[in-house]
Amino acid sequence: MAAINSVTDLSNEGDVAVITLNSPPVNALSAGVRDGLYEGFKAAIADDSVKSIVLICDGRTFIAGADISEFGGERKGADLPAVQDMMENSPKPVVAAIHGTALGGGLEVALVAHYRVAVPSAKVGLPEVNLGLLPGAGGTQRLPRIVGAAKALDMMTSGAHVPAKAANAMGLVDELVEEGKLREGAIAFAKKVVAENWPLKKVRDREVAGATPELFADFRKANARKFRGFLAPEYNIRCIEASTLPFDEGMKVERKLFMELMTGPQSAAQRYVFFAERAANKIPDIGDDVELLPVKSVGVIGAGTMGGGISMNFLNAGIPVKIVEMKQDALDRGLGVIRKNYENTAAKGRLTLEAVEQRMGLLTGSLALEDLADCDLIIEAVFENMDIKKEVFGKLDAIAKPGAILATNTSYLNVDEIAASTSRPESVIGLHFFSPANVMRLLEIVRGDKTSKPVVATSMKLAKTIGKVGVLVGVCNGFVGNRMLSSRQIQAQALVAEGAMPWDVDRVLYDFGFPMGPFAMSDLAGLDIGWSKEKSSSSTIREVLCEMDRRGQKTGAGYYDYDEKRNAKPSPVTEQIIKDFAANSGVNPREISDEEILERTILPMVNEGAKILEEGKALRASDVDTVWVNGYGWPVYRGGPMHYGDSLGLAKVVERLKHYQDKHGDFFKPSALLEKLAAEGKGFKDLK
Ligand code: 3H9
Repeated sequence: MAAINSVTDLSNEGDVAVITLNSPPVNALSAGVRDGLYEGFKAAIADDSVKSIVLICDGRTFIAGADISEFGGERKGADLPAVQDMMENSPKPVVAAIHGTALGGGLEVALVAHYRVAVPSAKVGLPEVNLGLLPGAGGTQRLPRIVGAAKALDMMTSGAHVPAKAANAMGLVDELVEEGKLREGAIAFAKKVVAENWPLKKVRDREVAGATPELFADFRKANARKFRGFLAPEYNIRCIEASTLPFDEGMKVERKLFMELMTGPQSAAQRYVFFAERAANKIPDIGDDVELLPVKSVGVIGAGTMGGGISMNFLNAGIPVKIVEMKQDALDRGLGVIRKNYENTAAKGRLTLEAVEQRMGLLTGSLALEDLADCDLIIEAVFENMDIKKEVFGKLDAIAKPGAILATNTSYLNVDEIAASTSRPESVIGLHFFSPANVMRLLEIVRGDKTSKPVVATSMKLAKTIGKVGVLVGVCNGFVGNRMLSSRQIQAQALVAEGAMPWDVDRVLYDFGFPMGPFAMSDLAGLDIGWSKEKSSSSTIREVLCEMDRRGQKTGAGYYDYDEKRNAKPSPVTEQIIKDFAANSGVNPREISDEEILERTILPMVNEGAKILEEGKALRASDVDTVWVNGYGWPVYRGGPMHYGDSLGLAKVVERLKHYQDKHGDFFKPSALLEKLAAEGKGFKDLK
């Protein structure tokens, strides 16, 4: 085997040249890989003893795409189009051999091979849309030529990873080869192509099927809500429309739109989020040497909405769960809801009935905490009250086996205080799930003062196992997410007290990109969370609404009025209550601009995030953003509050906060960190 460069080898197996890439972790198309491909193909094509060429990768995957970390940097190495031209125009058949994932630029390289073979576990896709991009190496023009316009629309706007079998059925993969025997299978395939004199198929020469104006119009209409605010899905669609043009014309459209996205703020934000989620996994004082604890069984205390949702995560991952409730009917109800959720998913065709039974088979219920004695991890999801939590942990301390992880799902309370009610605070941690807990991707992992490193490391790993994005946070009121949310809520209420209507605030935040504003959110969650008739004092708008039995969507009215289909309408009743409150407190309602609503709700979050960093309650600014993107519907194309602050410029953020501080007091006082960074002309991105 001859080394072409440090990441590429070339060897001859009889008359088949095998080019092998080995550029961990994911064989991304870095300058070195592009150079290796260019030189490797050049040498193989020039070698008279070679009749066909196989491209294969070592390590966990085929090429997983362009090297995203190179984007925006200095251009180095061979041009990808030059590599692709050489492959596509090779006079000898080129076979791409795929395992792991062939994604983005990786699939685009495979698409200039004359044939593609894959092992059954492989997946292929064009996920650029999730980075705010479109496939920029001919994928937009080649994919529709193989799978047709309709499937290309689905694949490119969802970024789905298509399993090899389905890819084979679509014609994206020519042949499946035995798992674990990719190299031999690909070489045998290449020999067959030569022996049987198969043509050198070029995807660019094909016609696109099904690209009718109706298809595109219907697709845009059906997905308008899903794509709201995002540029990339629409740009991907336009490229597929252009695939009906002659190939080179279509490529020009792809190039132009790709460059527009690549240099725009949305893709910058989405690429930032990609790396932010991965950075969150890295805990500076916890290396690979920290032992992981086994988590083979989980106990959950509380069979309510939260406990049930939490349980489903583990059942989905094949980990047995025991739920404990206080009363039989509550337990039965909880178990019933889990079954119903699975059955609903099955009815939609997203789960087999067999899988439903398999998961339910891993679930048991009990009325006795003692039954959790053998669990490796116990998560408490009971009522949010410190005394109750302490009591539960005191009991667990006596019951749980030594070394078991004891987790609280509290969303605000002091994890250290909860831990202190046990004799083993090192085993206690916060695992803050977000509702619906089986759906939301975020898991705040709250590290107490005494939480041991193995408990932290195991929790981070566990998050990945159950498909969550785990973010390590410190103990403070509301941790990262709810603490920042509360600064937004305070201002939302203040704006309404000064003259804005709830629907004005909601509209501004919806237009910013949130799925809904704070008042619509309250109506959805129920205004009566934490409210009781006996203690109600008519002193807030929310209390008055609850007293009138306007408790949100479930009662047909809250801040908004709802019709039978739960469509929201601004409510004259709410408006009157707000006006009465203003009159009673001597406030003269004023017109409040959209700009003020946005600044007063968002900038305090940036400021609170800075305080969180100052206090060391989050490890990095990008962790704060990961919390907000994955747990609170912050629009991913705006990167998260800290990235947003950076994109405005922190000097501007400080200036606006001071402006509001002058008018409304020290709630808006910029944090010391914010002031410092702004004065130095830096951003959160510059923090080490
Ligand atoms: C593109 O191709 C544009 C072209 O159309 C146009 C060209 C002109 N680059 O996710 P993991 C790193 S756009 C650089 O934890 P997994 C990642 O940061 C690209 N680095 O592993 C991490 O590093 P670290 C289209 C990358 O097994 C490590 O690899 N392609 C890239 O859970 C492991 O990653 C995509 O969008 C990259 N392309 O999942 C695919 N990919 O260890 C993006 C990964 O330092 N990648 N890294 O934290 C993925 O979806 C997943 O990484 C993959 C593996 C499924 C491949």
